[in-house]
Amino acid sequence: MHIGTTLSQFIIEETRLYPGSTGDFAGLLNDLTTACKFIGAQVYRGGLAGVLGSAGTDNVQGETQKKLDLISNEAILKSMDWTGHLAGMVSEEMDNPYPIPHSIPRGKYLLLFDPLDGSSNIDVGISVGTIFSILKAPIAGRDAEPADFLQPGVEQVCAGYALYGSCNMLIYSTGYGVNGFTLEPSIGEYILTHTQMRIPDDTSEYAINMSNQRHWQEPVQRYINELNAGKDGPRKRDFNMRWVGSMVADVHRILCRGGIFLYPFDLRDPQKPGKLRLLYEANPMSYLIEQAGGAASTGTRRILDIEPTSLHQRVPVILGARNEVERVVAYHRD
Ligand code: P6P
Repeated sequence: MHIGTTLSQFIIEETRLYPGSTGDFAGLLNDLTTACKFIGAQVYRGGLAGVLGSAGTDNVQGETQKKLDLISNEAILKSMDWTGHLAGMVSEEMDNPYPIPHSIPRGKYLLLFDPLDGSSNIDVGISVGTIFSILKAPIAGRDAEPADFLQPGVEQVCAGYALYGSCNMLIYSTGYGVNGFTLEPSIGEYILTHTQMRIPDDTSEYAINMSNQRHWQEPVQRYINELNAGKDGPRKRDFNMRWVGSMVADVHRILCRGGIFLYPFDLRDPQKPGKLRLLYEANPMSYLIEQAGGAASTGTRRILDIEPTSLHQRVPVILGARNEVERVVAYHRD
């Protein structure tokens, strides 16, 4: 009985598509998946491991850090900083880039990540995940400077996430489509279960936090009001709404069965054009969505084209079914 295609095998076979590859990237991605296995094990132990609740500190976002935020952050740093594949790392949980220890050779890649996205859901047992983005270091072999991370999303060489939901899944793309792997706990291997995931151009399911409605700009107000009007309104059909409050879970649902996800610009704080962070949330998820045939926009710009200006900048996010995203963009143009 064959165990199926393991993630390790898939990564190595995919690496052969890149002439001249050295195996560095394959090693990097395999080491990252080890961290995701460890994080998943902590999440699934939950209250039994004494890791729920607040850590009593705030991150650079001003958000209360959960114990598992810090455990997950540390797990990735320690799984990756010794590998020699990286020139530096950026995390949602750290103000500044993490320097590779002096004794370790600097590599040619940059890793950016949200170690545990949706962590406010942990204490109530709702799915959470790890989001990651991999860039090439502008100059391999030297310490990365903050500016080195400020590359538009189109420059990503890989993006993905681990979902700690009904099972531990790893979804990623290097530009040849989106593939999903499910952890087989009995052997500790991620096994290929979702090949070449695709998002239908149309959908009847949307994800947005309706409690923010009064803060949205008019184009989003119009779009959502039309969805809520259902078959009696201009769309002449009914829609369904899902909002997990965990981007990884909402995006995974869209990759599996379609949909549109919106965390739009809102008027509460003009300094914060959105809630989601560009470098390690919006960019990796937009990369995956586009690789699966969908679209990802701020409402006025393709997310992957944005030239970043700061490590933790936020952007409005509208992503998923291409025809629905294009409709929202058209409303912004009107
Ligand atoms: P709200 C989680 O905190 C997160 O960053 C995303 O994972 C999620 O989509 C969003 O924020 C939820 O935001 O305002 O609905 O709690």
